[in-house]
Amino acid sequence: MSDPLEALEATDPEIADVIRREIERQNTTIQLIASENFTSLAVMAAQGTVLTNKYSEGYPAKRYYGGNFVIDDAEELARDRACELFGADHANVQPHSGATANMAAYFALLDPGDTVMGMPLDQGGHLTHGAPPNFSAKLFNFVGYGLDNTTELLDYEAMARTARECKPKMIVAGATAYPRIIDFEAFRTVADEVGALLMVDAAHIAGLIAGGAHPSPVPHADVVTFTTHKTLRGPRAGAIVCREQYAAAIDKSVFPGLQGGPLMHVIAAKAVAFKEALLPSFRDYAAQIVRNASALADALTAEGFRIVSGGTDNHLMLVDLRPFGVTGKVAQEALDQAGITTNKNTIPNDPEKPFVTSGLRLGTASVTTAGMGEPEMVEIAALIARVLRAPADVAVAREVKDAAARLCSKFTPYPELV
Ligand code: DSN
Repeated sequence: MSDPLEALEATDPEIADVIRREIERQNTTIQLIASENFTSLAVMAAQGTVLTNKYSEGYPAKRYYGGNFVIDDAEELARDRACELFGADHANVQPHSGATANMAAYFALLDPGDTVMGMPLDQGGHLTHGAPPNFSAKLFNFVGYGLDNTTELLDYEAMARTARECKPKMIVAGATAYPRIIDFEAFRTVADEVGALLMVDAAHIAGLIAGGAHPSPVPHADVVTFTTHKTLRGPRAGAIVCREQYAAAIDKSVFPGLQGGPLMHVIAAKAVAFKEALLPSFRDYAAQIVRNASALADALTAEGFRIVSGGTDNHLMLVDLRPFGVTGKVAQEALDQAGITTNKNTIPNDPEKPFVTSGLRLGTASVTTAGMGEPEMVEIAALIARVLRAPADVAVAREVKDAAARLCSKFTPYPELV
């Protein structure tokens, strides 16, 4: 059989061109979006295979269609490796995304109308933690908890008080924009006190947990959901690990409760990513992500930015742009022009609307995969500051874009794909 990319060139040159241009973008500009990473070629190879052709509703050895005796091995490997990686009783590797993993966990353990506590988006949570436009708020009675206004750290005492008042059936811990260690043991203590289940959405920090760079929620939580494509560096998808007592309910909730045929090519790619994360080198990687985040936060502080909560313990930081007099929207666009990819993000008590914001969220998982270390973080902070001191200056954008490309030429994520 010919090379699949060559086949693509012949069949659809327009899409082949999009892929070529995106390879170029990822190889030549600096990626600082905290929820992104660069998967290995092995992960991508597993994903682009004939496994995409197979219908496999059900679970290994309990499928609805024939011909699954080969593909079952991929899902078994993925489940076993996920359990080993996280020290979990049970894994479901079929969720197509983090949002569907969360939905499956809610449907498995809650009834519509139940009270659930979660962190609102503006405090660093996720849409599926009770944001008004999301299914989670439409189907369940979400009550928010959040940060201490002064320290910008999670206010565990206020969270406990809210739990005593609202008596939730479930507490959801986890965030998309919280730069500090989350104390899962403290959440468990509160959950036990009020008789609630504890679900942890570990989407952002799954790779740090796997690599020993963040305490694990697994010993404390009833259910842990995560995505496989952020710090964990696998394919774009979700997964769930849980205690044995919830295994059947979780499995039933994912299929037939929520999804149809699993994406077996993606599940195979998850198995590859879990295998990679089980290697000793992944522990070094996770530790370096955190060191790089800390170095970037320090260097940005030295450039005059304010870092929310004064720093970071994980892979991400929230940068308060107000000292530079620019909004998140302006900053994101100016940095895009200068070859630095970021996302605007609200900061705690942000006076700006969510589509404008006063902040940027930056993460170091991708640049760490590319091989960058602390010296490069200092260089990147200087480039960001240079752009945001003159966000409308086209000449500055051009010079920084050249500097970013020079840096990336020493740390190219996909030299094989050039
Ligand atoms: N979009 C993800 C993030 O960037 O954190 C959350 O779903």
